[in-house]
Amino acid sequence: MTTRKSTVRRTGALAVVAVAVLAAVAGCGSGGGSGAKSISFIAGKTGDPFYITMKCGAGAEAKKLGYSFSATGSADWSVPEQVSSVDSVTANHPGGVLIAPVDPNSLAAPIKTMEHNGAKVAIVDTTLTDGSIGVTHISSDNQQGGQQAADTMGQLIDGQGEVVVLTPDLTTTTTNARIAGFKTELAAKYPGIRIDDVRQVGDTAQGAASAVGDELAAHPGLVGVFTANSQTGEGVGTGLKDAGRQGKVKVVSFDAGPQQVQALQNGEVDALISQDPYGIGQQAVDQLNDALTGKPVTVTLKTDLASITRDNLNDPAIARFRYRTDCNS
Ligand code: T6T
Repeated sequence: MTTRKSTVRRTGALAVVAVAVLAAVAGCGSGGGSGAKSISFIAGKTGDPFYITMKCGAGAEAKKLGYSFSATGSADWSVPEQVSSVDSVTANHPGGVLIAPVDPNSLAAPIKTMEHNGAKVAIVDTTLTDGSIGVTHISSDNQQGGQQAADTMGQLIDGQGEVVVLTPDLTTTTTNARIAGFKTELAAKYPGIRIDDVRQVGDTAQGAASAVGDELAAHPGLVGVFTANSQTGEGVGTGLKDAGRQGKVKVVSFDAGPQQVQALQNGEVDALISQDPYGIGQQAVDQLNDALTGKPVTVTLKTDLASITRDNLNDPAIARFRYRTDCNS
């Protein structure tokens, strides 16, 4: 299931490590780290279990490698708030930074400034249009995940009927790639399935719940819903329950936050296509460490995805694909 595309490029030999400030600690704390031996993480959305889990992976790896670690970001998916987080982190002069840009273009200039100020940057999860920014780019293969979602949906509804897609917005690179994969796979393999709508609902469960009601009213024959991320997945069960259609309409959701896992257990959702955010965080820190110590860096890395159903939910191999809400759970 993993595709490991790797292009290796050598970052300039760096002497900075020699002057490393051995600021201790790491783990999942927040606050501003500074100095060559420090790594900062800027999340897309701080309360999102996906990014919390990524922070846990990055923090643990940073600690193992002797870096101080800090995490920041905003509570909302917001360009101005993330630009301000980037500017504050830049001012602290960390050695390395992991960032999930909330917009493919608006974050380019502030991240470039961060690089010009000396930080090595790992672009994680979402991407920038300008692929030259960042020494490494680590994410799930989101297009492939969308294809997995389409195949799962195809099986759940026996290759027949009308479906809708719910997405937070049409600017986030990850969710767009998932939708592209979903569409391509359905078109190639499932001629009996029609997508009635791809709807932007905002990055909230409430937005998804009310959108499901509207979609059911507009398309009474609806048999399937694909939600492109956690928050959209968290609301869909409520929308179906309110309309009395739970269990009749099949649901495939991207991600596996605790509320989504609960929805799967309750029968509100039928399958989750999950990522490995802990692994993304770990690998990003490994690559930043390589960049900071003058070793070859892998420019593009794709991490594993898993299809989770009620049948395999408790398999030990699935554990790393279930997201956390804190680093001790
Ligand atoms: O799906 C993840 C992440 O990959 C995406 O870029 C934004 O939404 C999530 O954080 C889940 O809420």
